[in-house]
Amino acid sequence: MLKLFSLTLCVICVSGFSRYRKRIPNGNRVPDPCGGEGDIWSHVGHIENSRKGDINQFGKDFSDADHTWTTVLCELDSDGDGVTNGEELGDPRCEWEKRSKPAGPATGHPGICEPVSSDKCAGSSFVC
Ligand SMILES: [Ca+2]
Repeated sequence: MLKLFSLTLCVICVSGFSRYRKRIPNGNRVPDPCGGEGDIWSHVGHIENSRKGDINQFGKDFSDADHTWTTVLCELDSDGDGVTNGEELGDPRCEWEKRSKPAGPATGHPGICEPVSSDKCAGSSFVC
């Protein structure tokens, strides 16, 4: 019975995060700023690449936007690296709508200052 409960809970969690990823452009294809080419950051709103980590600034801004991709959220630079959330997620003109194809690929992580070891990210507490 406990296994069934755990499995059900796990499915609910996974579907919840999957739902959030579909609410931002390229939500399933955000590059891992610590990984190699092709590595994906699965939980974009979290400070770790798992749902166990705290919420990062992009996650807070996404929550403030009622978990919706808005022009305000798109034009924000949540991680302070000088690149807007829209530019990092492949929607530089902030035109993306749910279920549509983004203008381009995700080129960065909107919640983690990149490049991680650069001078402009020296104030960030994030470490790979
Ligand atoms: Ca940024």
